[in-house]
Amino acid sequence: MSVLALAGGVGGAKLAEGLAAILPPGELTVAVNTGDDFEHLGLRISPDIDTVLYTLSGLNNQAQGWGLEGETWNFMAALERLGGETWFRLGDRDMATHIERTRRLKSETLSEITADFARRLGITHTIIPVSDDPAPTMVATDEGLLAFQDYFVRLQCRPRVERLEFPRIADARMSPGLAAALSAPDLDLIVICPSNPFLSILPILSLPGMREALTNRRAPAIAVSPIIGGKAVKGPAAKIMTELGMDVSPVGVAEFYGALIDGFVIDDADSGLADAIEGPKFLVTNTLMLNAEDRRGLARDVVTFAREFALK
Ligand code: FO1
Repeated sequence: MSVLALAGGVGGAKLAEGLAAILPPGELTVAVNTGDDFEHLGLRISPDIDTVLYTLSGLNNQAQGWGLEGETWNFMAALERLGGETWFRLGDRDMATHIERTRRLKSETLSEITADFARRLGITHTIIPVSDDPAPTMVATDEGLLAFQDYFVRLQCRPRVERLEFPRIADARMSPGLAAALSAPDLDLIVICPSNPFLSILPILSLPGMREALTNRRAPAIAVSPIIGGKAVKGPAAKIMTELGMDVSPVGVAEFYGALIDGFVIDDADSGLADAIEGPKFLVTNTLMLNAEDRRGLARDVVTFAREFALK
């Protein structure tokens, strides 16, 4: 079975881990948001790619959601002593990823580097950036237009979001791997992971040609709700939905994806809402991924659900 998963950071990485565990090697392509990418301390940081790489290789810090387990922070402490910028924390071991990526970007694409990092970390599936071209997400807020990490980490998502902007997106192309996966004749399933629909998935959908490719999809598309019982499992999705005047429920998320999806997966806690979801078929199951068994269970449910659709 050939599966393409669209993912952001933590929520996306968890379902990707489940899919990676149940699918034979090589059958999963995880296309990862690059709207959060930025340059910091002279280094190119690709936070969502790293979260997926670290999660699929079992190296991730599960409690924190980003970074490496057992990390040390000597670099940050030394930088603080020198009066450097410490609002964005780079762990000692994590630094190797950013330094090596930055060095290699002089002569290789982000796709090539990511594929090689994945192989070296023992990952047997394909991980690709959605684009090799920088197209950073900007957040228009009541405190002005902010670069993504300024909004997310420095200001801890406190400003009120008015809209998201992608000023460089018109010049960004889908990565070769994403374009190939979307048009592959043997693609069986597209999964929109339970990542933040606005911060993680909207930058992907905004890439030129992406909405068209999904509209003319050759395989069913299934999204998993990141909202459970009126709350986001992690992060500011619920806060942003409120600020954008949306219903903080899976119904609002399903409406946001509209005709781009055939199936929508909601949590048992929201089973009462199923009838309110218009358009896609829905599946009610446990979507709270607290451990590896939950992640595999949800991945299995999504793959089984996909068999109900016959688009080809
Ligand atoms: N998130 C934070 O909340 N604080 C940090 O200091 C931080 C550092 C960091 C370093 C490397 C990396 O790959 C990710 C990092 N993140 C941090 C996560 C990052 O902000 C992600 O963009 C968000 O988690 C959204 O996916």
